[in-house]
Amino acid sequence: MKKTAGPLAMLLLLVLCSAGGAQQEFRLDRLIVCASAPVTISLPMEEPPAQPMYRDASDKWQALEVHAEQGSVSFTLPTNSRGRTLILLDKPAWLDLSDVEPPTVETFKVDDTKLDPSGTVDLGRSDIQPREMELLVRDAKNPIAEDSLSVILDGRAFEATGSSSEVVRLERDARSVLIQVKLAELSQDAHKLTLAIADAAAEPHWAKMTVAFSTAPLLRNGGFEEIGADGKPVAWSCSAWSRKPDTECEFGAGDKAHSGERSLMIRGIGGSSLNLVCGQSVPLTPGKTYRLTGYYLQDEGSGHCSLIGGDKGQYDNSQTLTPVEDWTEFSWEFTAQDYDKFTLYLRRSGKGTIYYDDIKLEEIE
Ligand SMILES: [Ca+2]
Ligand SMILES: [Ca+2]
Repeated sequence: MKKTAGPLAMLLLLVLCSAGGAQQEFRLDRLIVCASAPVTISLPMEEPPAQPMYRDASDKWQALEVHAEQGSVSFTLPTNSRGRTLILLDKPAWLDLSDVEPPTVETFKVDDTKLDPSGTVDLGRSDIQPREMELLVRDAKNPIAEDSLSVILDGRAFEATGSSSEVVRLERDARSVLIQVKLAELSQDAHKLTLAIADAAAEPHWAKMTVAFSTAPLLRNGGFEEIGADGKPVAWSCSAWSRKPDTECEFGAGDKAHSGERSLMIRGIGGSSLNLVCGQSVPLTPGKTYRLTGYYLQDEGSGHCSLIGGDKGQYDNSQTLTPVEDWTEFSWEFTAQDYDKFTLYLRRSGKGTIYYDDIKLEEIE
C-alpha cells in the first residue's frame, strides 16, 4: 500500500474491517480512514469496484472516484471528508445505506417459556437452571451479520463453560435470525449472560440482551464449614438483641459438628438479658412456602428460629428447641408475606450453649 502525505504533519490510520466471514453472501468490506491531511491510498484489487462510496463530513453517502489499474485501485480522500471516513470500496446491491437502527429482539424463550424480550431480563432464583434460550432477532433494513454473535457468561467467553450457540437464518435475506443458546450445567451461583449481534449495515448497529438468573442456594454456609478471618462462620451476622451492660455471650465456629468439622456455636454466659441471634438475609419470594431443616445440640435453656420480613412486618417464630443430649433434627415451615427483604435467624435464649449444623432452606410450594 502506498500513501502520499501532505506537507504538514498528519495522522493516518487505515482500518479494513469486514462483516461476513463464512457468510459470503452478505459480506461487507469496510474501510475506515482517519487522516488529518490529504491522502491518496492504493489497495490491491483484482476487479475494478462497481460502486465505490464514502460517507462525507455531513454523514451523506457519496460516490467515490477511484482509479483502477492492473490489479490495484487507488483514490484520494475527497476534500469534504474529515477525520474518520467510512469507505465502501464496493457497495453491495443488498446494502441499505439509510439504516441507522439496531436489530430488535422480537421474541425470547427460555426452556420453551416465552418471556418479555426487553434489554435486561432477570429470571430470578430457582433450583433448576435454565438450559436453552432462543431469541428471534430482526433488522428492518439490512441482513443480520450472523457471525457477529457474541455471548459472554459471567464475564467469560461462553464456550469456555462448555455451552454452545448457533445462529439460524429464517429468511433468505437474513434480516431475521434465530439465536439458539444451549447452556452447560453451571455452578450453583448467580449468573449473567450477555448476548450481542450486529446488523450488516455500513456502520454496524448492535442488538444487546442481558439475562440474569441464579441457582445460588437460598441459604449460604448452612454447614458452617466456611470460617472468616474473624473466626466466625461466613455469611452469618451474630449479635445480642436488647443487650444490657451485664450481657455476656459468645458466638463462633463450634468445635462440635453434625457433619464436616464445624457448626455454629451460640453461648449465653451471663447477664439479665440473653437474646442471642445469628442471621442471614435470604432471597424469598412473597407467597411461596419454605421449609427450614437442620440439626441442633443444646445443653440447657432454649433455642428457636425466626423469619423477619420487611421492617418486622412479618415476624414468625419456629417451635422451641429444648435441651437434647445428641444432635437432633428439626424442621419448620413458613410462608413469605409481601415484603421485599427477609432475614432468617438462628437463636438462643438464656444461659447455656446451642450448636446448629446442616441448616437448609428450600422452597416447597
Ligand atoms: Ca439496522
Ligand atoms: Ca458442619
